[in-house]
Amino acid sequence: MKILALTGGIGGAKLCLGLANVLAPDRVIFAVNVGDDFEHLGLYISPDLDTLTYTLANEVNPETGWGRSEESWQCITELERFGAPTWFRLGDRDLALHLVRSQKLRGGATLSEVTQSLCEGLGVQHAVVPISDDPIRTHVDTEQGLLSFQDYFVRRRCEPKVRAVEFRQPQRARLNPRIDLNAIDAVLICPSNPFLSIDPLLAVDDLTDFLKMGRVPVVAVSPIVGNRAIKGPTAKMMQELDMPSTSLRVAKYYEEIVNGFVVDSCDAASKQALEGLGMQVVVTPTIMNSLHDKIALAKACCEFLSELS
Ligand code: FO1
Repeated sequence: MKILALTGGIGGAKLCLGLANVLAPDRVIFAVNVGDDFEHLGLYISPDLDTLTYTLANEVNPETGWGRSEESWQCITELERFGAPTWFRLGDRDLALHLVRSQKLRGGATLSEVTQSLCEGLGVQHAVVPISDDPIRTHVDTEQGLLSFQDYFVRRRCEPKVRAVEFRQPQRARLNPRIDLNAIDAVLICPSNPFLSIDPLLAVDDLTDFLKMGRVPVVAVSPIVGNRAIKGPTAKMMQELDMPSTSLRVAKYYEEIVNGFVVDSCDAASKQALEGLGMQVVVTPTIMNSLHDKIALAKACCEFLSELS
């Protein structure tokens, strides 16, 4: 069985690490959100691709979930002295990756080609691919106006009240040709923010058409546990978008494209209501702290997908 894992952000990367420990490289492809990407200090930054690459390389900063472990901050300290922007924390080791990617992109390489070479440099064997090599840029419409993703997420720390999220695409982003949907037997939507990490992926028409066709089982793992997000603004955004911040509401949000839903043991009471949406449900621990947790959840998802096949 070949699984397409849809991921973005830190929660998604954790489950992908579990999957990479359970599945050989030819059994899974990680399709990553690029809506967070932006140009900064003359560098092309792709945070979700980097978060997943570092996580799979066991080089990610364990405290933050993004950036490098054993990092130093000499460059950004000097940037401060020049009055350059330092709100987006770029460590010295992380900068090497952004320099290489920016230089290769300027040389005409695609984001997929660059990501592959960075993965090789970090010893990552599994396929980490941007959902598209065409630009998709997430913008968040808030009470403080239309904000670019990193301005909303990092600079303003997700404080502005969200009215809507949109995905700017100069031309309709094409699905990455490295993702051969005919070879995909199952799809797993990782526990990422539905609005900021998964919706940018669903903005790629060929992917959404494929999911809606229902040819293969599609399982989503709830990013909400007991009415709150484990990390990030998911619960806050749901409330601001007039949705109850429950795993049931996330399932409803995905109901057109998923036929399986995984909720944490503490949300077992919602199993019946979830089945009422017409989807199969697995109740299992979904909070991932240790590698063991990530592997256990990955195994539960793989078993669920093969049962639905
Ligand atoms: N997230 C922050 O909240 N603050 C930062 O200063 C920050 C820097 C950063 C640098 C490189 C990188 O790859 C990611 C970084 N992130 C930071 C995370 C980034 O905002 C991602 O977009 C989020 O993880 C959401 O996916």
